[in-house]
Amino acid sequence: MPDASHTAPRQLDVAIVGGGLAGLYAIHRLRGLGLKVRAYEAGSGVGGTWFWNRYPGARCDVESLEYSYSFSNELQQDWKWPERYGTQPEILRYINHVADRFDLRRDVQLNTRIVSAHFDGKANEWTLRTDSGEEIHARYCVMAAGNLSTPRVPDFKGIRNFKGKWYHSGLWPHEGVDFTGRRVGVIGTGSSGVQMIPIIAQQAKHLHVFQRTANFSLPARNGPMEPERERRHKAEYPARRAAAAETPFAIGGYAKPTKKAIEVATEERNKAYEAKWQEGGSISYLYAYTDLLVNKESNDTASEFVRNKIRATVKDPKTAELLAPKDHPIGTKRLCLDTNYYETYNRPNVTLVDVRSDPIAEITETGLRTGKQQYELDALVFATGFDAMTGALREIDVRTSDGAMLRDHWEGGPLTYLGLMVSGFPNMFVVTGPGSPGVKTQMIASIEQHVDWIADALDHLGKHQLDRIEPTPKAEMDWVHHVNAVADSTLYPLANSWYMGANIPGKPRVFMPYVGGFDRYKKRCDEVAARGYEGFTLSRHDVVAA
Ligand code: N01
Repeated sequence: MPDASHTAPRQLDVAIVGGGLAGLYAIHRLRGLGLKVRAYEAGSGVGGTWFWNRYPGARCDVESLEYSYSFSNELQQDWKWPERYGTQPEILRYINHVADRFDLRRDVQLNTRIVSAHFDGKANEWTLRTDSGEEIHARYCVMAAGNLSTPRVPDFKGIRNFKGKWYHSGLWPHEGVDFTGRRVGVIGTGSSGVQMIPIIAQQAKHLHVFQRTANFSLPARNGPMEPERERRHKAEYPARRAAAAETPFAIGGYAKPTKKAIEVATEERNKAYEAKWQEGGSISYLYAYTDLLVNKESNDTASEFVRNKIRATVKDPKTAELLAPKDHPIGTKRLCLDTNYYETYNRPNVTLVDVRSDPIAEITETGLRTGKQQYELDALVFATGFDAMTGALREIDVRTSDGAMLRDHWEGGPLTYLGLMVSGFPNMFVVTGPGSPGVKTQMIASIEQHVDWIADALDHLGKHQLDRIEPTPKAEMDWVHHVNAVADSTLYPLANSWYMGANIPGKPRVFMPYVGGFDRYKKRCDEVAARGYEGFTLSRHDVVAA
């Protein structure tokens, strides 16, 4: 790591934290305003999530024709996605292509972790420090550090004693891992676990899956891209993107539901679920009826349909029952998409272990011990998730000369206005953070919408000879109440999910994403801007300080 402590501080208009999909688009968009920008990326390459999550089977669960940038029609016409859903290597290739095509790399500093960001109110300037001691000064700061970028290995007793190799899904070795002939344990059955388990099972001598909570998963029905489908989609791309922006998930192509599930006869309903099951795709399934995420009785019908599919697939009835989720309504945790997940439990070399009834007691030198049994393992895989949504920002020491610290401000749960800014922390923007619908949508659509809004705000400031923007505490509080009220009108709070911070012991239990829908959110952001940035204080720092 270079020692930068003796070099002169770099002076920027905008410092960007993160070189993933959000950071790269921010470079492109803000450069277009003539601003001097630079992104700081901890990894040795661009790509963020898609740089780090290289576990076997890693793939996006949103279709590739949707999960891609829309800002350049030439780009979306030129790029060829080989499959219905992009694999991790393919998406990373795409991101690298974008970085080259738009000449973004010259403003990305790799292998650089931002450790602190301090705002000096008098100078109206952020000072960021890197892990090598470099200092960066910038008027504005854009936090594009990701929502699922702080991998979490639970604090199991004895983990240091394990003589085998262990891995986390979000920190996978670049050279890959060959599990052939090995006794492997996977802990965790979220989206990452569900994707890797079928692949690891094909290699391992024996695979033990340690499941604490069963998760709903639907078949992805992946396959090669159909040329006719691609041709049609590309011919209609701009209109399709516009239509997607009018939906809650920012994903187009699905007929808007018109009926409530409870209003429909059982036979008709099951026919509809079966059609969605055959079609593949999680959003499609949850979009079958209008009320699946707000009415428990309706949701029960969709949940039971999938439980019955699991029972029909998994041959051992006891294993099937353990795999059939009963503690949360379908869709209230991230609904997984898989290829042969449930089928994998019919393999003779795969054993499901219920660590809800018999929790993991410790990791031993030779494996893992629950309260009742020792499991001998050569390798352990943690598919145990992330300190989601707030983890990346809480790792950075963010504070102001007024004595405000972001960690304190967020002690009881994250507070933001529109998920975009935090009161008391001027000129610091967050991309797809808590209070934004980002993680509940096609993420790239949210990234583009947020960054465009930020760019417009900076343009507005510049044109009006202003240089400071921050939300009022009232606007922030009102937004947080609104985010909670919307969540409380849905079934989401019924699940112990990372949306609630429930996977991190001691983390405040607050529902973090905005689940009112991308369409409503975008409209609100546009209205706020059109009304002269309602809820924000815009000023000139020399006037404020006088
Ligand atoms: O993490 P998770 P993930 N003992 O938090 C278990 C996105 N993503 O990496 O539910 C035993 O969902 C935990 O159990 P429980 C997507 O948004 C997308 O899988 O807390 N088990 C759970 O089963 C996703 O939602 C894609 O009881 C423990 C698992 O570990 C998000 O990333 C692919 C435990 C963690 O599941 C995170 O997914 C992958 C313990 N102490 C990820 N601690 C696609 O696009 C945790 N667990 C397809």
